[in-house]
Amino acid sequence: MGYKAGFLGLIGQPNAGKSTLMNYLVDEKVSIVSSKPQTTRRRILGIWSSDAGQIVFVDAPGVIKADKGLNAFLAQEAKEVIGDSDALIAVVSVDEQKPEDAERIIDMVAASGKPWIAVITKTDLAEKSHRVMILKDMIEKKKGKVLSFSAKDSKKDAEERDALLIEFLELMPESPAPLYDIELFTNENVREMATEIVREKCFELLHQEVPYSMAVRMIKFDEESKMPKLHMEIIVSKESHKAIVIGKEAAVIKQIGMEARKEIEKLLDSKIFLDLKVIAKPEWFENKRMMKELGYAAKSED
Ligand SMILES: Nc1nc2c(ncn2[C@@H]2O[C@H](COP(=O)(O)OP(=O)(O)OP(=O)(O)O)[C@@H](O)[C@H]2O)c(=O)[nH]1
Ligand SMILES: [Mg+2]
Repeated sequence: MGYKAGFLGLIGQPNAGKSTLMNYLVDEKVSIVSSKPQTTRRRILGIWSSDAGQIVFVDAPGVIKADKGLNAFLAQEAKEVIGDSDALIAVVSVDEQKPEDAERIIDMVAASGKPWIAVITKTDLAEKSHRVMILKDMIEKKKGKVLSFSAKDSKKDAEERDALLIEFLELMPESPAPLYDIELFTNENVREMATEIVREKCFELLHQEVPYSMAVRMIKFDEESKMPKLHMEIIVSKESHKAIVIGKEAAVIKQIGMEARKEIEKLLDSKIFLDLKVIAKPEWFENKRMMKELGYAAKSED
């Protein structure tokens, strides 16, 4: 068998476990994860390389229907990942609200005409174990191969991971060379990863509409000093959200800052100084320039 390399898109409902699965496969925290749906907002690449080939996983936002604002971008981005990938993984969770939601994903992936495999996720949720058979039937009806994965039960050993990777590599086209430097595990840069870490903490610590209408951007990244200084803005869409993000006696913003700082320090392997400011930009997601600056612009709009 010759060398293989290509893009493998992860397609699923919001919260299905796509980012968790990708991080497991590349054995690095590349994509942020939270218990809330719609955590991933744009495609994130996770790269795995071996002597046999290279898989460039494309973690996509969950598939949703929307025609305006930030959600329209999320919907478009998931659609574009389907179009731009060489092959697809349908990620379906046993925890889906309705099995029909999973069926929609399977139909969509099968209809792409690309090679695909389905992965049933969250198989550790015992109360939902009856769903495994239902999902299996749906997938087999569409002539898809079924694998399963549990982030909780996984022994995190190389053997288990390799078994999945071998299946996925089969889906990749032959290629004369890798697509990315084989030393890389993502094409995200440190600035992007650090702002995503702050957004992840906001997603876990903020509630209702606030996490869905906020964004994070790096204002200044001073790498030169012995202790890198990162200045970021948390942009909310309403004046009233500012007080929520800051919290009583600044407790919430302090917690976001502390959790993010710890993780960014791991990423940079250095102590850092993290400065977070909360600013309100009413309805920022209606502003094309602002959306682009935050990385939420469709490729077709470049
Ligand atoms: N019990 C259990 N929880 C899981 C598993 N995989 C993921 N989760 C949890 O499910 C939630 C969503 O996981 P994500 O990886 O962020 O899901 P996603 O599909 O990327 O979600 P979006 O980016 O919002 O579309 C998180 O709280 C994860 O910890 C699993 O195998 N078992
Ligand atoms: Mg995600």
